[in-house]
Amino acid sequence: MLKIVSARVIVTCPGRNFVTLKIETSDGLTGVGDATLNGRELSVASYLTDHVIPCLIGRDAHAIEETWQYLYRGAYWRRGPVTMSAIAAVDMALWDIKAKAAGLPLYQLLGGRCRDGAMVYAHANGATIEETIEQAQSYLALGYKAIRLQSGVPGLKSTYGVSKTRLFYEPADAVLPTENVWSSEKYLRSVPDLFKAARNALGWDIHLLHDIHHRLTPIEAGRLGKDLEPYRPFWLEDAVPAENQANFRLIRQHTTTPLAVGEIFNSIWDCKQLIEEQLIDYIRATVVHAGGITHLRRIAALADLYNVRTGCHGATDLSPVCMSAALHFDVSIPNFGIQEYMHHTKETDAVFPHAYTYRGGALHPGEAPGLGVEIDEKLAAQYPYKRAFLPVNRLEDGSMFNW
Ligand code: EZ4
Ligand code: CO
Repeated sequence: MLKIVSARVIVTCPGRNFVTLKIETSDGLTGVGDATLNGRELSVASYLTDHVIPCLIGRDAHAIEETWQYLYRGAYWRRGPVTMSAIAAVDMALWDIKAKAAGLPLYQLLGGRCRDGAMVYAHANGATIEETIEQAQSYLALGYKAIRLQSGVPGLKSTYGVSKTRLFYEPADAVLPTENVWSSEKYLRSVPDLFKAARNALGWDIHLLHDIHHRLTPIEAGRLGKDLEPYRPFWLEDAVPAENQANFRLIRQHTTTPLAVGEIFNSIWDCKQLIEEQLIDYIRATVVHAGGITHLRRIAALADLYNVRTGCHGATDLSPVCMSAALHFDVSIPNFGIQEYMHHTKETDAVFPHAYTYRGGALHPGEAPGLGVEIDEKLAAQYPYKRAFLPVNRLEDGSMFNW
């Protein structure tokens, strides 16, 4: 039996915080899993160290499904982002080990390739429409086939998706939550202008995406979807908070603009109704926050029955370990849609050497056995954890709103 002999958690901050689980087996094989939950990193680290790792020692490293069930059912409380991120990390590390033991890149164990690479979308953002379009043009020049557009809203000082100082967007930006002020009215007036200008400048041979970040009511989202129909967006993401899945019925009644949701989902139960009632077109759950490759495959299989495709979350707070796992998943499932892709810092790429590469608008998982990613522990130790929070959002009257 290939036994798990040790497991440990590595927390590092090469530009932002990442939590990585490393499992070792009796044969000396090692596997890595991402356990990063933005703004709650140490909670997952503690859950792993204090509650999960003691149960792993001595288990069969090949028994992936059994271990998943053990950690999920055995925890009694079920679900929740902390638990599911911890289970995901174990699951990724065990798939890594199994594929290394077989001497194959992981996608081969998931049924082999359905496609060459995973089409990705880049992030273009700017304080103004002109700045956003300028950035989008630089991605076009790099061969991207899909670009997300986020722009500053006239009359609002700051908002989601628009970075102040950096070229790319980093969501957790301060040691205490940054305050933002929001107006849905101002926002709703600004997005059609952005898309109109973008189609004029960028043409029609590029997919354009947009993230609402949970800020509208269903009827507002229906109106925005309708307003954007002439510009044929690839999707509108997180139009409304999704705790109430039935919210999406109202949006669907009013617009044919495709809908994506799910980056904060952590189990199949969060999207069951959305999928079964065909209320969405893309499911954005990802490996690290939705229970690993094992559980995400289950979600994708359910989605496939209802013409829902995947569009995995891939912001910078998901580590290169998660990105590697996502890419093996993306190329191996029939109903892949698109993969989000934001560059990590140079420091992050150095701490997590990886086999995946960008080519022609797509990411390719590479042919290295396993996930094709490792953690350089010596280098990781040079970047100690730094507390960081996501911002908060208030309405103009001061009351709390959704970030
Ligand atoms: O706000 O990953 O589509 N991407 C996003 C991200 C999320 C962050 C939260 O940690 O919405 O920018
Ligand atoms: Co999003």
